[in-house]
Amino acid sequence: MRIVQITIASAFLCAGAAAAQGATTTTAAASPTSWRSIPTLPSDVNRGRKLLANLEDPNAKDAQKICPGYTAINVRNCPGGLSARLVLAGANCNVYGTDIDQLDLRVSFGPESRLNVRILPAEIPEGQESWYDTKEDYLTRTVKGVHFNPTDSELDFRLNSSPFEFSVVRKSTDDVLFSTKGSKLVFENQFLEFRTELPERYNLYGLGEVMHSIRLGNTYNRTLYATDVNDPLDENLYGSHPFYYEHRYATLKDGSRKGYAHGVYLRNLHGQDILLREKSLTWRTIGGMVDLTFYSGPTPAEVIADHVRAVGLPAMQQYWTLGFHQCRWGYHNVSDLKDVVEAYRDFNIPLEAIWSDIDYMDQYRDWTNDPVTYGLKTFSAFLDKIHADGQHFVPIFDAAIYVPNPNNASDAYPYYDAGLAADAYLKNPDGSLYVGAVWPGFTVFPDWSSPGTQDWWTDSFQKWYKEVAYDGIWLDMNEVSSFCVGSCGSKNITQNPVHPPFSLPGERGNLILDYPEGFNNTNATEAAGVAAEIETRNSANAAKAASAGPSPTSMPFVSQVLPGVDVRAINYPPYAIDHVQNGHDLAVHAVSPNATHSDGSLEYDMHSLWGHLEIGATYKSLLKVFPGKRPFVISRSTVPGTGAWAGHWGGDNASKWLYMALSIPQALSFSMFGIPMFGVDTCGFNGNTDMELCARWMQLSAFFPFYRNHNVLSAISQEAYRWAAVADASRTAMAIRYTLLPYMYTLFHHAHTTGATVMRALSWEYPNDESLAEIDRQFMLGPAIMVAPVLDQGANYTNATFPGGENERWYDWYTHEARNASEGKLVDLKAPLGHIPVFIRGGNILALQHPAYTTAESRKNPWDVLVALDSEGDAYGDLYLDDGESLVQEKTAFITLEATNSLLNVSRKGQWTSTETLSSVTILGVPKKPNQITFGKAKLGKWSWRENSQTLEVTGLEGVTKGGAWSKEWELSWK
Ligand code: MIG
Repeated sequence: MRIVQITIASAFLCAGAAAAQGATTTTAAASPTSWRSIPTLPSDVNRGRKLLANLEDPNAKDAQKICPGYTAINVRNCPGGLSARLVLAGANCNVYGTDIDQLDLRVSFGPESRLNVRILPAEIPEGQESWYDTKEDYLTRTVKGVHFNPTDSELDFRLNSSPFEFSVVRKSTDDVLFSTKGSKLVFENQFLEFRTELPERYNLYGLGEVMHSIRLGNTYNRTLYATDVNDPLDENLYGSHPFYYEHRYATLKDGSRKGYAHGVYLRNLHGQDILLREKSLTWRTIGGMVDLTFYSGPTPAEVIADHVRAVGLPAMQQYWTLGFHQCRWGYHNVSDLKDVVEAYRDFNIPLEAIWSDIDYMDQYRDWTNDPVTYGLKTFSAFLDKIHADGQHFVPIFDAAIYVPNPNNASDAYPYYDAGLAADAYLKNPDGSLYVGAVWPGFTVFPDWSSPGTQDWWTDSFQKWYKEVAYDGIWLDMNEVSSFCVGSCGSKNITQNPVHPPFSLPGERGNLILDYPEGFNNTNATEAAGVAAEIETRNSANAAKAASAGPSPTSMPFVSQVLPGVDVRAINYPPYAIDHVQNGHDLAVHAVSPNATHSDGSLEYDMHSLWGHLEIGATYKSLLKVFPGKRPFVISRSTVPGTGAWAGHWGGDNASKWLYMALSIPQALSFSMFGIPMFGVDTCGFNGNTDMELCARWMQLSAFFPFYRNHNVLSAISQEAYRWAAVADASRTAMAIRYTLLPYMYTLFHHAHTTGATVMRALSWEYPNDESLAEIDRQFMLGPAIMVAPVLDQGANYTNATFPGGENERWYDWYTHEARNASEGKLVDLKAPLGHIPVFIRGGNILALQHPAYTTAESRKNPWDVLVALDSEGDAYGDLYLDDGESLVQEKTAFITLEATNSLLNVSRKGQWTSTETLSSVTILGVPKKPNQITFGKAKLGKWSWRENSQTLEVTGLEGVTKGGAWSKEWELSWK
């Protein structure tokens, strides 16, 4: 591997503490030698057809104008719901496929808050598999055949027979939540369309995965189709979550405002466009059926929890996974990893886990390690050392499996052979292997429906663990991505290995010379240097390119002819969704829709589920590798229900202020989707970061559930110790995070057991306050903590709203000073670099633990209790305790903390015990100096009351809590 020193970057790179310690600031570029020695795929392998997306086509046929709609006949009440037959109400329109003449409508109620409406082809008997439905094993059903009396439901289903239209009504307010009135149902074999009316200026949230502010606009399109792409704004990304909730505000008789929210989930993961218009929402998919679930709420928190319970409660995470994670693409060898781990320790910045990107693999093949740069002897010694130090290792794992070159005996790849023997790969329609191309060259892709796949997958992870002792798995490329259109490798595998059909970051033509907004102001000299450098390189490249001609590809590449499709137009469906990839072709940068599974199903119908099924298989494998332990999986592609197995990171963002700001609505949307273990590439992935952005971002992400710094190949280094200011900012924020870990872990427990969220929008906590409908530049962590980060370059202050009305109290985390609610106004807050404003909401009690370098050490530290009284002098909090790792816990404890009338009462349930003592109790909002403090019957002497901040601090409690802060119930009073 060749290390390239980019001297122009070194001036600011070396600034601060890193330079003082002589930290290496070399930027490692991709090793041209290893790449140049293999042929590069021609760039046109990933070029599909240029399609006109239906939404861009001014002459597109409008199904609403052409199609006849349906008439409902045989409407019948049945236990728990109703059914009807829908008959096409006129001549076939066959607008984007073939009309289905007769449909079944099946409506089922239950529980109180949920209503499910399904419409599917009548020819298909209940329970029979078809491409219209998705198997329960693949995607949870929201209604499980329990008969619930419709009269007990909060929701009403109203049907008009001719023309067939339906609406869903909230009974208590008679509010129409969803209504197809005035529009037609279009149901064809490759096209589905229905529309609901919406109130003017509706507040609608969800429908991901997309980069957007939290509240969606009222004239806006969303496309859902899992894809491998760099986080462009307003385009389809890695996951598909066809769920939204709508938030309405009504005036009550007494003049007060009340919020009502309801949710709508379409259980259909086919490629889809969703058209948000001034007073309506139109849903269009290229397959499947109508399977709508309505959730009555009426608060956003209740809607979300109901949806999360319906699709699958999120996994309980191991305690350590809440620590800080460092990653990058471009740790070229074990000593790079070692240097980073040691530097974090030298700079006293907590590091819980070090991650490896594809650099560790042998020629990018799964379940391998590079024999030279990641040789097993040094690699294992390194892993032993970090494990002994209480730290962890998480490697990336790619979705595609390398196909060895049959002409080269030394190219053997036994993991591939085992998968082939297990019949574990996707096929072409003609039964041959589907061979695409990803990092290692030509590859195949696991077929999750094949009976042998799981055992092969599990065996492979078990074998690999014996060599590389990983602690969790990071699943990438599982949209599922392929760098060529169709089975491009079928006739070319004798060329393997091959280089991807584009240059990697750092390779010629793809140098990382981009910086955050404002960099030219804050680092004028360096920025000028970069600009000059870009110019020089551009002209050098131009000269090179001119002399070298087009990029060399000596390989005799046989291009792919798409084999026959079935009666549906599989590769080019008649309706072209507004897919982000070039030409909107579904086969671009992905396994093609005609790839076929062992059960006969097609990728066309399953595409967005691929990642989820891979996650399930990996989760099951990890249960075998670590019997009894909660698997730790972070995945790029997700669907409803993925949270039960995995967390998610926000994918390839950019080192830009805009992306840092958007990370908040990104995280909030994954709260809505039931995947609370979410975080983004802190300091930014694509492009170079800078000191100021990285300092702000390290502080912001410290309050996200999943906290990881990750960087693209060949960008300047961005570990927290590279700049003194970033190191300081990180230490400050991490100390708060680690202090709050017991609280975050308790929030995860609630998420795991009830569907409650961890990161929250303000509007979820204050559902009646309309002024919060768009707020996504500040957020809550659970019910008690509010974070108001600086999101603007060059700013030394920020502003925030303090909701809650006249009785609400907000306490500054740092000074403990109280402030009242701001009544819908934004208040300026000082926030110089290194300071992130954090507030505690009155009425909450936090059980805190002294922070340490690792989470394991933190768990052994003494406790503090922070009581933030509300205006009545009351507060509540809870704490969940267990061993931090077992899937099934033998013993747990649930501690309840309640304060009222100057008395703090701590009660417990459960058997879990631990011996860490209580160090202090701090009470915020104590207006008068107490005369006496007692703990149980004992009078305490060590306490102080501060008049200006009205805080009472009681210390020296170790003696009275010798057996452990939570092993007995206790009371503390201040009178
Ligand atoms: O196409 O493994 O999102 O986090 O560093 C790039 C290299 C492949 C994409 C992931 C990113 C990772 C990168 N991967």
